[in-house]
Amino acid sequence: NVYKTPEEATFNLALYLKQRQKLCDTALDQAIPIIYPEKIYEAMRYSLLAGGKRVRPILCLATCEMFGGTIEMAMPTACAVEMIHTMSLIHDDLPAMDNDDYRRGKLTNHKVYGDDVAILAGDGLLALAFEFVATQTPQIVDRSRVLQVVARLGRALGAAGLVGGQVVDLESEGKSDISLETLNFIHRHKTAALLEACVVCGGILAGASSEDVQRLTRYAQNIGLAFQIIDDILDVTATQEQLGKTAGKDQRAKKVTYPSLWGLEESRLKAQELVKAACAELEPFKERAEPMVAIAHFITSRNH
Ligand code: GRG
Repeated sequence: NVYKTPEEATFNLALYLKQRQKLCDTALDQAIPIIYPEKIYEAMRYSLLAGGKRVRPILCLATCEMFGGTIEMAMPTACAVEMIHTMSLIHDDLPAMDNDDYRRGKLTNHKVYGDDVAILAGDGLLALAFEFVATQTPQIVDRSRVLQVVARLGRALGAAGLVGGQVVDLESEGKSDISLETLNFIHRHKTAALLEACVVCGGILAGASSEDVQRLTRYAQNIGLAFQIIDDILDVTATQEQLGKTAGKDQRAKKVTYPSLWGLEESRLKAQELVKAACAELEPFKERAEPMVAIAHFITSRNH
């Protein structure tokens, strides 16, 4: 029975995540040596190695293993999804977009290197992501699978994915009458699309069937929305804490979020329902799905 609550699980998720984070950090570190012109490689490394949770690469590795593949087969793709994620954060933080000063507990890329180099660091990471998948995936993986991975990644981050979600998000800024449909569109594209690519690509590399790929897609769409709902909840609770400290100096722009539509309690329930639906998709994979089930639960139980 894979439907264990986090308390019942014998699987040690904290240890699993720590080990995989380390593997991913090492691979990412080796992916970008500093050569001439040093500045651009330093800027790329600054954000890539700034210590994210590595949820996306870990999901990619876990899915590949669930279908009998190895970590080595999926590591170049796992690195690529983290490079793509990081570049989207660098560009999202720019003054022309969200204009943020801090990310992953450090100054944002453009605050350290300037807008010009930050744009190029994002571009460099994006290009390297594709080069890395194409050149570093071990030869034992059928080339037609590598080609499918490249296509999936391209789709997930282009106008049909991240870029499309970001455009609708920018259009929605400052509006208080955003519908649930629009909010779902934004997060299906900004957050769920890349998570979907992570698990689908992990599956494809290990030879998952198209029926399995559809299950993975539904798993990722559900955890993607749950992830965003929890993000919104954490934003509210962190802001409330902050408000307590700074006696009401709330500088955050007003925007429509899940808690603003549903309230905190209802949002928590919806996130739990989505995680349950995600895990139900993994039922046919029995105990092999244990890490993926635990990761789905982690998404709703995390506190940062
Ligand atoms: C992809 C070509 C291209 C352009 C980018 C800027 C942009 C277009 C899209 C925005 C994407 C964006 C900022 C989505 C938000 C995703 C999200 C939920 C980020 C937080 O992820 P975590 O919590 O962060 O996994 P860490 O730091 O742990 O990795």
